[in-house]
Amino acid sequence: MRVVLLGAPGSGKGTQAALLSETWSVPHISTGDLLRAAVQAESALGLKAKVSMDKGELVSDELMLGLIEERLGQSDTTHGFLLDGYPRNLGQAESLADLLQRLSKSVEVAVQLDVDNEEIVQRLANRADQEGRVDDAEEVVRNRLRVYEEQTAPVVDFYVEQGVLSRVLASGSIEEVNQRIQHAVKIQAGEFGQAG
Ligand code: B4P
Repeated sequence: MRVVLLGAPGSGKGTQAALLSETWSVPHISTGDLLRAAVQAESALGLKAKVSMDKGELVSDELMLGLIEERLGQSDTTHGFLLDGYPRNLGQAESLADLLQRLSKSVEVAVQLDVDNEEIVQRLANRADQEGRVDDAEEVVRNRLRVYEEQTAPVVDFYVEQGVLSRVLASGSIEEVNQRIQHAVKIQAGEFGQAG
């Protein structure tokens, strides 16, 4: 099971990936979490990434490719993975396809989580209150949404062309969204003859 979760910031990728990784027993790979760990460790990569993250911009493709290449090279990904937050632009989508092709693999299902922007701003305002993330401040969230529209939305078409995209309505309770994703993935994976 090799699944990519797509969606705007705050659409619930991280929330859902954590649940699905338990259900499917595959690792949850969040580039946001990897970057936040690097920032906290004050590594060279973390210091560079923090400048972009605090403004709601994307971290450079070059840094991201190194990070994802290293993570997908680890042995726990042999039987699958759930990617959350990568790819975030067309260049990353193409790099991921090349990387997986070298390993004789591909993305089997890409799930697009759809939520409207005002609900996202509200969710992230709640998280800003609870967790104090700099990039959840309202003006940074609005910039992240702009970056998403300009750079990440085209990735959806990339996976439509590959014939692996499923769209899921991501408002409603966390459990409802989770059930919708599981259903969508079962149908999509079924087309690969791998349902269940
Ligand atoms: P991410 O960590 O990916 O942050 P995100 O988009 O906000 O998270 P997500 O969509 O997972 O939302 P979540 O489940 O947490 O990225 C942060 C930054 O890192 C980026 O801006 C960028 O700078 C950098 N970055 C990451 N990947 C990169 C890449 N590939 N290339 C370049 N740069 C990269 O949910 C949000 C909130 O909503 C939570 O508080 C949650 O509790 C709540 N929620 C979730 N589902 C809900 C529901 N159904 N109902 C109500 N609330 C819900």
